[in-house]
Amino acid sequence: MRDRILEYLKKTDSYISGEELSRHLKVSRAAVWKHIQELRLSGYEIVAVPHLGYHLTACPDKLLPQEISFGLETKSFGKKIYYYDTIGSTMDAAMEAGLKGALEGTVIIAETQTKGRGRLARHWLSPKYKGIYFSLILRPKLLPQETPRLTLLSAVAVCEAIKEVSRLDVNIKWPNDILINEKKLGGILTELSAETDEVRFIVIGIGINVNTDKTQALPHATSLKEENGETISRAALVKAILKRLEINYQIFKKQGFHPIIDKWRHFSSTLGSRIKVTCQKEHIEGEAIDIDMDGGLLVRKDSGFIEKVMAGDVVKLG
Ligand code: BT5
Repeated sequence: MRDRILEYLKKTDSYISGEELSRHLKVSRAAVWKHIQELRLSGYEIVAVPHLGYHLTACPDKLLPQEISFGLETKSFGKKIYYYDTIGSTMDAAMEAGLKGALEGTVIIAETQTKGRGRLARHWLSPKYKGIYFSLILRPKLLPQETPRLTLLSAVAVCEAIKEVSRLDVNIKWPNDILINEKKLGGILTELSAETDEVRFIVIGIGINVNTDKTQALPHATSLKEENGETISRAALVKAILKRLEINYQIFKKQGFHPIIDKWRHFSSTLGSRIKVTCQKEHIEGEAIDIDMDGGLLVRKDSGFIEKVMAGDVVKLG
């Protein structure tokens, strides 16, 4: 009911009376008043004027499910959202939800994480109300070794969404870094629950610095606000990401990985460069020439031998 009242308030440019709301929603005026009070408590600024009614003047800068759902152009992604003010990691909550049978497209989102993580259990800094930290559950028919494709697909979706919302020039550093001007804006973490030869479900974790202020802790990081000097609506960006994720996921399911690779190449800051990849304790140096159908990076070494790398950290040389 609260969401429906909010919807009416958002749709109305001026005032809407308590009587009109109670008539449309078939509840008493007292019930409308109670929901208005609750909305105010969660940060909505609603003016109430006798004889005129209610007018929404400001929405909270929070990633509340109703803020993401409003105007969300997807069929299934983000239709179920679990929201946390503070959480350990959205990945753990998503894993738990996945094991309990959560549907494909379910989102777990938080305003901050106390144990946000990157690959190899590295820490992911998640300042409150500044960034986007969410995990999405997918249930594709894939072999476990094919899941890196979804990391690449998600990176493409994030870049497309950032371009749509901010017009900033954004790139992907293989496999999971989102960069602007060679600085890290965000990252993607893919985890899975699988049998030996079958994926049960996949969790895509996405972290993006949106309105994050510069921090000494991460000299090589940046945020959208830092790059274009403006505060960006985090909810609008989450909606754009979910939309692009769903579009690319449908393309992938219907047409395979080729169209995604083509898009990925367009955003890549890695291909064509001389690089060093560190994978566990091994280093491979050479030219990054392409990615293959598994999402692996193909590196041409000085000997001319082409090596395929499935995971690692890339540094550009020269
Ligand atoms: C990543 O790992 O880049 C994947 C990050 C995924 C985070 C999301 S947030 C929602 C979901 N829930 C989680 O718990 N995680 C996911 P990796 O490539 O391993 O990079 C990790 C490294 O990035 C760290 O060692 C730091 O150097 C750096 N880093 C940490 N926090 C950062 C931040 N906020 N912005 C930029 N760089 C950061």
